[in-house]
Amino acid sequence: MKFFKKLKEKLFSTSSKLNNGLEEIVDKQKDEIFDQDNNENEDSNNHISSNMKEDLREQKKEIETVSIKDGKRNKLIEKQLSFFEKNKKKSNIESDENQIEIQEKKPNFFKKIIKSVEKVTKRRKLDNTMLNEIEDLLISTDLGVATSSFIVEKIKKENFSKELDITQLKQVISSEIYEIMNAPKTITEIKDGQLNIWLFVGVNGSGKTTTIGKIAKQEKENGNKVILAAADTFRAAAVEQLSIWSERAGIPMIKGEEKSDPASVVYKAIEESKRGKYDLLLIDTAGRLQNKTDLMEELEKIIRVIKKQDPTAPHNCIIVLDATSGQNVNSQVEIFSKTAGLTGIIMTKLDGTARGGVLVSVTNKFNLPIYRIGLGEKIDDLEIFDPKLFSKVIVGLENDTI
Ligand SMILES: Nc1nc2c(ncn2[C@@H]2O[C@H](COP(=O)(O)OP(=O)(O)OP(=O)(O)O)[C@@H](O)[C@H]2O)c(=O)[nH]1
Ligand SMILES: [Mg+2]
Repeated sequence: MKFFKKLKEKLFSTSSKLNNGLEEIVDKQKDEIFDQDNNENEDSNNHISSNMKEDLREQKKEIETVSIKDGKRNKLIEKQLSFFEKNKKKSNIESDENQIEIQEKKPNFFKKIIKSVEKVTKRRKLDNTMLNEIEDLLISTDLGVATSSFIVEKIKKENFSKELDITQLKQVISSEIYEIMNAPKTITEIKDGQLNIWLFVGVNGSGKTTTIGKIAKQEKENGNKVILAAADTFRAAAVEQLSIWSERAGIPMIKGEEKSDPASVVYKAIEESKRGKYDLLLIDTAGRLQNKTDLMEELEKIIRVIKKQDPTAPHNCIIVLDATSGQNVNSQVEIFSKTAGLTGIIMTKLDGTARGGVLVSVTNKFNLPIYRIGLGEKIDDLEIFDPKLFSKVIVGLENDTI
């Protein structure tokens, strides 16, 4: 699937960190059964006939091209192990001539096969040490202490003492992440025959203006009549920035005087949007730190003005969060929730950061839907959030597993 590939590429930093970390964790303990076979095969290696070598070549090819689909892989492993077993028995009746031939040509052939099979046959018993290692790894990718220990506790409950290989371990973690990410409801949908008002809030530089430009384009393509309000009157450059997006997306924009009251711009924008029978008004606000009370009061005023014109609005109040802020996003959501009554989250800058886990921690904590994710600076770098795909990509699973 195209989107899976894109998500995988963009979330590379986070998923490769988790993927490599989990592989290292499983790597710490080799599969005992496999080791035993491995040793036996080192002995039997000296007694292999040419026919058997051919068989092994076939096996090797199969291993190299094998899909990592679970069922297929397990079958392959079983096949490989029974093959080694067969070799051992067969080798006892091999002639001396063959032994000499093989000894001469033994180019670490088994070792190569063993290496490729080893990766998928290594297992580790899920004990407390391993659980601690998993927890540390989750914390390092910004899932946060509370969410990481929540996930680890659940894994412990359901899988303690089980021998897990790397894919099983990833699946176990992935399904816990999926449960968290799938829980919240979606944001309020666009209703026909009325003006839908969406307010965008967040701290400075989180990506509000850019994201509004991207959404405007998407919603226009969805057939909605969209209009923008530049309620960030704080900086002249902010209005200019939104007007570039409005031109890019071919969507009108309402603005006010520089340094004018943002609430007055919002008032004007709602009036004009109603008059023009627009479907969707997207309001850009100035970035404000959640601990600056005067700026938060300004936001309260904007909301009061909106409610005066439509008591059911804003229909969505979306906080735009920057994934690179890490765990700080939690306090942003907490305080903006109190002031603005958030209905959803957009997480930007997930591309290139190894902190993608922050999405999981913020969802687990606030149970707010992730409306979109920002995966770059361009107009099309905004994707619908798919909890299923995300929970696979983030741990480095392929699309066809689970
Ligand atoms: N890599 C990446 N950069 C992004 C993304 N979204 C926004 N940006 C960049 O982040 C920077 C800030 O984006 P803005 O849209 O200006 O952020 P803002 O929240 O409107 O900022 P203020 O209005 O100053 O509060 C810009 O350089 C954007 O190009 C994203 O998903 N990925
Ligand atoms: Mg802005």
